[in-house]
Amino acid sequence: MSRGNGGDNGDGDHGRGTEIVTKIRPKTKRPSMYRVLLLNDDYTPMEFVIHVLERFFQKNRDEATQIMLHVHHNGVGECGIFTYEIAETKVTQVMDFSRRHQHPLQCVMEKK
Ligand code: TYC
Repeated sequence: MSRGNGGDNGDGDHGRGTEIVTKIRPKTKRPSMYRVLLLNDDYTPMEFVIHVLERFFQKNRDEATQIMLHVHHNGVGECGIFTYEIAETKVTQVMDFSRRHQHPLQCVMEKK
């Protein structure tokens, strides 16, 4: 028995050629994003914080200065938003770099 053009192939439209074609797209999940934050303290030099923002967060001098001053005045400020692994790497890099220079600067991440 033929199941060619015009035949009833069991798709529900009895060979009328009016079937609805539904595109199936594979489910892709967007990754959760994480904020990387700098915390204020009384001892880390402003210039060091600016350098950290330039070095690890690709900020220019003006952006870095603004963020540093925001943290200085508000206690906390955002350096960037990343996927989990990138955020974790940034936090580790900043903490290691700060400790190597004997500054108490704190860097943390939080889920958005
Ligand atoms: N409060 C520091 C000072 O007065 C500067 C500072 C800014 C420290 C931002 C940490 O994340 C920080 N030297």
